[in-house]
Amino acid sequence: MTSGLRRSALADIARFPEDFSELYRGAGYWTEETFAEFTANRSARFADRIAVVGPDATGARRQLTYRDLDESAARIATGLGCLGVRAGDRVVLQLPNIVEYTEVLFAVFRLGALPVFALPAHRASEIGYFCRFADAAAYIVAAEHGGFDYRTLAREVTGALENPPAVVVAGDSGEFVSLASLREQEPAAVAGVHAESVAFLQLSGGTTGTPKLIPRTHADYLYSVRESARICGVDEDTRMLVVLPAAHNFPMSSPGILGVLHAGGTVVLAPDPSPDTAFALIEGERITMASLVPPLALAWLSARARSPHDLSSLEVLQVGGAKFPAEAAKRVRPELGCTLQQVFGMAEGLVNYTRLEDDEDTIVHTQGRPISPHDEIRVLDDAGEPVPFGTAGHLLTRGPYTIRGYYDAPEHNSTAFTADGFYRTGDIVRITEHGYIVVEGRAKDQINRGGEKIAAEEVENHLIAHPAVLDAAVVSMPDQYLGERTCAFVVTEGETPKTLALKAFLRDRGLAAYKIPDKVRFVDAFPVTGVGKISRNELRRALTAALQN
Ligand code: OOB
Repeated sequence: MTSGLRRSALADIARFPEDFSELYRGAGYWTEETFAEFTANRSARFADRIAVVGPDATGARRQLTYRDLDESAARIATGLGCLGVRAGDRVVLQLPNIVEYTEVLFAVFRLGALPVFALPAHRASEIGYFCRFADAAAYIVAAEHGGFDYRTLAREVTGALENPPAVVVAGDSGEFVSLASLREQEPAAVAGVHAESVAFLQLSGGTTGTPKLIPRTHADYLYSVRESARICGVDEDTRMLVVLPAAHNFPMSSPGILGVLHAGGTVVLAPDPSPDTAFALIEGERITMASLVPPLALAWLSARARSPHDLSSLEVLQVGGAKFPAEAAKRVRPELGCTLQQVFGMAEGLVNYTRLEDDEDTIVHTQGRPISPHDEIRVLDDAGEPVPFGTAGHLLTRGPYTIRGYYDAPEHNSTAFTADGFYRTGDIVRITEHGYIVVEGRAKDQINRGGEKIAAEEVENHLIAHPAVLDAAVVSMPDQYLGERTCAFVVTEGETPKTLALKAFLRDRGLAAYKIPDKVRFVDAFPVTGVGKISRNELRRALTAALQN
C-alpha cells in the first residue's frame, strides 16, 4: 500500500469558530464521545441485546448482539490496518442493507479512518470521483446486489486510478480481499481521535458539476443522533426497519441506525424496499418504527388494503427526503394505524421533525421544527432581506450540527455559505405561527426525484460530452408518484441522436441510473432570462403546459 503518499488527515478542516464551539460545548451538546468508541461503549451497556438483524452478503439471515458487533468491528479494524488503512484515511463504503454494513462502518470508525458514504446506485463516474477526490485508501463493496456485480465496478474504477485503494469485498471476493478474512484478525484497540475532528464524509445532494463532500465531526453528529433519538422516542424497545439505503443521512441518523444503536434498540435491515417485504418484516420482527421517502409511503398506503399482515406493532412512520403531500399524510394514521412523523433534513446538518405529540393538523401540514434550540433559522427574500413573518423565502441556517463548509471546495463555499457562516439550503420555506417549517419549493438547480437528489449541472456536463450535443439543461417535471422526474432539454448540431442512444451514452459514462433523464427533448435554442442565463423556470413552465395537454 502507498498510504504514505496519501493526502494527510483532515483534522484541520470543518472547524467551527471558537466562540461557537465554546457555546455548543458549554450547552452540553458537544461531548467527548467519538464514533471510534461507540460500539465499545454500547457493548458495555447492552452486551447480549440484539443490535442488528438482516440479510448478510449471501442473503442468509444473520443477527448480531451488541457484543458481536463490537467484536467484529474490532477484528475488521485490525484487518483494514493490515491493508494500510490509517487514522485519518478515507474509506469509500458502498454496501447495500446487509449486516456487514454495520460491522464495516464501526471498523472504519474504530481505526479513526473516515467513511465516505457512497450509495449502492452509484457507478464508475461517481465512485471513481470519490476515490480520487477523497484519495481513498480502501473501497469496500458487496460482491453483488440487485443483479449488479460490484467487483466489475471495482475493477473498472481501480484500473483507472493512479493510486488505487485496496478493495475489500463482502461475499465472494474474486481476486480482491475478502471481508471474511479481515474478520479473522485479533481485535484492534480503539483509536484515540478528537471528538471535534472530522468523523466521515457524507454526500451532498448537490447542485454543481461535481458532487460535494460534507465533513461531519464526531461531536456535531453525535449530538444530532442523541437528540434525534430522544425526540423520536427511541429506546431499548425500539425495533427499527431500515428500508432506505443505509448510508443515506436520513436512515443513518435521523434517528436511524445510529440513533437506535445509541439507545440499545434493534435495527432490522430490509433486503428490498417493496411493501410486501416490509409488511412481512413488520409482522415477523414486531417492528415499531420505520422511515420512508414519499413514493414508498404512497406504495405502503396503496398496498395496505390488500395485505394480510399484522402491522399493529408499528408506532411511528417517518416520512422525509422530499415533500409529502398533505392528502397522503392524512391517510397514514387511519390506514396504517401509526403516528406520522414528517422529517425535513439535509446531510449538511439541519434536521426538522414534527413531534410525536403534535396535533394532527401540524403533523399533516408542516415539515416539523428544528432539533436544537441553537439551530438558527433565517428566511430571506431574493435581495437577502428577512421576509415578513409567515411569508415564503430562502432558508438559511447555522447551528451546532450544520457544517461551515464543504470538503476542499473553497470557491463553492464562498457562495453556499454567508460570511457569518449560515448555510444557504436552496429551499424555499415559510414559518408557521408556532415556529414550524413548511417547505414551499426550491431555488437550487437540483431535481428531487422521490428523495433522490440530482444536481442539474452534473448531468448537463455528461450530456455535453456527447459529440452531437451543443448545450443541455436539465430540469424537473411534476410526477404523481415520484413528485418530480427529470427532463433534459438538449440542443444538438449535426445529426440528432436518438433518445435511447443518448441515455445509453450516459450509462456508458458510468452515471448512476437514477440520474439518467426520464425524458429528453430536443430544441433549437433555450429561452433566456434578462441577464442571458438559461431560463429553467421557462423550461419547467413549457413542460408543465405540455404535460397538461
Ligand atoms: C435528506 O437529505 P439530503 O441531503 O439528501 O437532501 C436535502 C434536501 C433538502 O435541502 C430539501 O431540498 C429536500 O432534500 N428535503 C425535503 C424534505 N426533506 C428533505 N423537501 C421537502 N420536504 C421534506 N420533508 O433528504 C434528509 C436528511 C436527513 C433527514 C431527512 C432527509
